Amino acid sequence: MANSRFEYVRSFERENYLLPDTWIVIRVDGRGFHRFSDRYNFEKPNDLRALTLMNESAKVVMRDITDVILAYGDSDEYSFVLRKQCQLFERRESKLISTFVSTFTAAYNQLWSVHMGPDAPLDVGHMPTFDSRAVVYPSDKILRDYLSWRQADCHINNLYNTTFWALVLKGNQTRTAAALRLKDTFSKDKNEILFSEFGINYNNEPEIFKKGTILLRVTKDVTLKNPQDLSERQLQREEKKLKKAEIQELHIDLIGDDFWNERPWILNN
Ligand code: DGT
Ligand code: MG
Ligand code: MG
Repeated sequence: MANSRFEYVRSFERENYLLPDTWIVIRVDGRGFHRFSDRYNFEKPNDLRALTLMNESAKVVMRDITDVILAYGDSDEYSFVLRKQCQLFERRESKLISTFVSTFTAAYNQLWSVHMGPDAPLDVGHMPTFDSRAVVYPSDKILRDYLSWRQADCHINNLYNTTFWALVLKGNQTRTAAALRLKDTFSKDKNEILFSEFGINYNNEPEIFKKGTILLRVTKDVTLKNPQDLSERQLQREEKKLKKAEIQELHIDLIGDDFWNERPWILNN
């Protein structure tokens, strides 16, 4: 086909190819979920239905994109870790982040009524939307530190929110008074308020709230060979197995060494 005289505009397009041989992490995060969660009456501080909806949406992404080896989520965010050798879309950043965020958003909208119930229909003025970014991490240690950072953040926010909403909902304090009370407090102070004033032992709070959610693909019989060493048909078969593999959901610590020592295949993918 002959080129049109408009063809030259293509030269304005730019691609960012993410660095080879590095871990790619794509994080999606709910846009304006502070207001969104209010609009749809999410339970405070944690709405199990909303967290389940996030987890199920992330599983849709993971089933669709087999390069994801682990995902971690809490609150309104999810991080997807792609294997180091991932060649999806030639590692083009904009293709990757737009595909992840649109797949996730589509799943979240589609599964909304399944998890939030038929009594909370979405209205077009307040649709759940997400932003997304990609970051590459050059070493296993930095990838682990990234995931530890997100899980530590989950814990810090959850302890704060649990105490804040106990003061407001059970202690009948105003939001301003509760925020003032918690200003400059340490973890042990919040634990103490929860225990002595509300009889809540923070350690007994649900693990999904304290630790967030880790998703892993259970792939027992997948070939461990390099994709380059497989024929086209073998590759298709492996891809099929990965798509069908069960996805395991965990609410455990990933900051310590145990998680990684028990699952060496994650970093050796
Ligand atoms: P952004 O991300 O800059 O567009 O703004 P936000 O408002 O999404 O802020 P972000 O992502 O830092 O914080 C997430 C908000 O979502 C936070 O205000 C609490 C809310 N949220 C997330 N999960 C729940 C939940 O289960 N229950 C309630 N009540 N709120 C939640
Ligand atoms: Mg957000
Ligand atoms: Mg967030």
